[in-house]
Amino acid sequence: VEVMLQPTPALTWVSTGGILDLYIFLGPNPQSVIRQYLQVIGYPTMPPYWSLGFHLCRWGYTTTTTTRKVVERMHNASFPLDVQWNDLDYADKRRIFTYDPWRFGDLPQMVKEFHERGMKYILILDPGISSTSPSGTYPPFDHGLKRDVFIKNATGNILIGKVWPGPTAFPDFTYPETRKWWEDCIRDFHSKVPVDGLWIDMNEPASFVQGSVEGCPDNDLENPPYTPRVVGGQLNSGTICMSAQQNLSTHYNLHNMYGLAEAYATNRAFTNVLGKRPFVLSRSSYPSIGRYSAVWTGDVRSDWEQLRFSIPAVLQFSLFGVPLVGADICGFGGNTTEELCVRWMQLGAFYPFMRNHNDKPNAPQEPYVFGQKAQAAMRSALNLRYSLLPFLYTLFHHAHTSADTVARPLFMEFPTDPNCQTIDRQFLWGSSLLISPVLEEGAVDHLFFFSLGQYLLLPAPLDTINVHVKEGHIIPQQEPALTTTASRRNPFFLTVALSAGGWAWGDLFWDDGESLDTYEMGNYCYVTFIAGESQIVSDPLRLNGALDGLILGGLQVFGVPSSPHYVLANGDFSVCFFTQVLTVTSLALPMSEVFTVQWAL
Ligand code: MIG
Repeated sequence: VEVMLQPTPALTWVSTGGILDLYIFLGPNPQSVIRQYLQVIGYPTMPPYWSLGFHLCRWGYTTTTTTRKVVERMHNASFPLDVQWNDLDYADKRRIFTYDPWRFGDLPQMVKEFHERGMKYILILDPGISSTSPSGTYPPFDHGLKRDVFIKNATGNILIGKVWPGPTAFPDFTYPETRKWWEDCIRDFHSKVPVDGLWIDMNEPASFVQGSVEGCPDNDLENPPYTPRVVGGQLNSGTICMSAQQNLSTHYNLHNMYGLAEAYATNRAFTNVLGKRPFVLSRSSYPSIGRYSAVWTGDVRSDWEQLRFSIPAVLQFSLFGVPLVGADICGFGGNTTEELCVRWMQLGAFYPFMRNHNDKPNAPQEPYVFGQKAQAAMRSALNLRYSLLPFLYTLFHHAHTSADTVARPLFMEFPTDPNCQTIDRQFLWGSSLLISPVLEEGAVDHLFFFSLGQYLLLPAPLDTINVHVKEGHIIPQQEPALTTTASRRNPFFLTVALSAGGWAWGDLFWDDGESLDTYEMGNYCYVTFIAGESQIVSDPLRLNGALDGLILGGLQVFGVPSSPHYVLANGDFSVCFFTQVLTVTSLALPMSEVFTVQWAL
């Protein structure tokens, strides 16, 4: 479908034909439109906790030695890092479900070492299955042939395209047997290389030849009466033939859903293999993919314009029910600069999915390659993110259970404020955290929009990303660490922004971070925090043991009018400071019990 925005204002929809289901969601407000939409397509999945940590990737980590060194350097420079990735480099002749015996011969050992550090490991899987390995040497193809899992061309033979390994067949994920075969491939590979996540790329599906190595027949599906302005000018450009046959229908009818079908198959298979929450990252997307997968915004260039565009891109996926989304931080194509990369790491610290990823020929862009000042700025952005992960995880819980958005455009929170309708340089996390990144080269201040209808100019030197807490909200945080495995054991703290009347509210969802269906099975903790009348009280509404042994270490209260005479935590005098903000430190209040912190004015 091609959609044109008319100045009138009106939208013109042009379809090539096919099956068209039209729904209209009446709202009345933006948040209820999204909820109604997600009631049709399904609510997003709950991600594993570790997947909210920092991910580091590039095309061109050519050996396990190189990959290990990256992790080592990140660690030595004290940058939080939860997940190390490998791109196509790992695979033997670029064939999925194999690893290069020379350059990646000890891949299983490397993954084990990462796990011992409390880290995770992810690698890439393209859907194309090499069709030219000698018979008996590449089981994914041999077994796939036997089980009849591949897409056929119009004459009923297996359609062969060309991708990274050379000639390839394409699995038909709409066929139940294909999904079983895919699960067997994943189970077998996982028994050798215990990956924690799967990155499904090229799943538009992309091919380097038009249609197939033999071209496509000339028929109505390949050359319909109307062809939208697609890249390459024909529907089969850069992909497989439209008249190819899949179990459910023609590829013409299923093309846009290829990535969704693969994401579904991968999620189900990986869930069965792991017995835990799977992590899948997909390039292609379609309505409802948020139930199965995270999405990244593809190959963005390392420039300031693409940095800016990444905000509306991320916010759109939020509205589509794909909350776990991000752009390649510091840019994928072309060389980054130090300043751009700092600003991108700062913004990326507020992408729900945070991954720095780079193309093969480019200058390196891992945080440790830059000067000390840049590194310090990136480290502080990472630590800020890690400190906010309990809050971010709680927002994902609300997305999963109530169709709330995580990264949120301002117009959703302030639907009656016309100023907010066009803001695409700032966004919110939930309803309480406003992110105001610097998006221009050389800028050291940033226009900040104030919800009373004013713009303010705030200083933002290179080491700063401005973040504001909305009055009336309490943000649950935790001391950061180099991995979420470690940070999840650290003391919590609260940032409290009292309303003009002295009230605030916040909540925390907490579970083991990886088990399946914890909410659905009641296997979680849920705690609310209420501030009012010079005290903050916690209310553990549900407990399952996941918070046992964890403590509240301190809190900060904004909006206390003057220095209190003293502070009592569960009745005991506590250490506190007052410099416009009330800071209480050195607490050790069990998170799994009711606590009260009071201040006497
Ligand atoms: O044709 O696997 O968008 O993230 O690094 C390029 C190599 C294939 C495209 C992905 C990019 C990835 C690259 N892939």
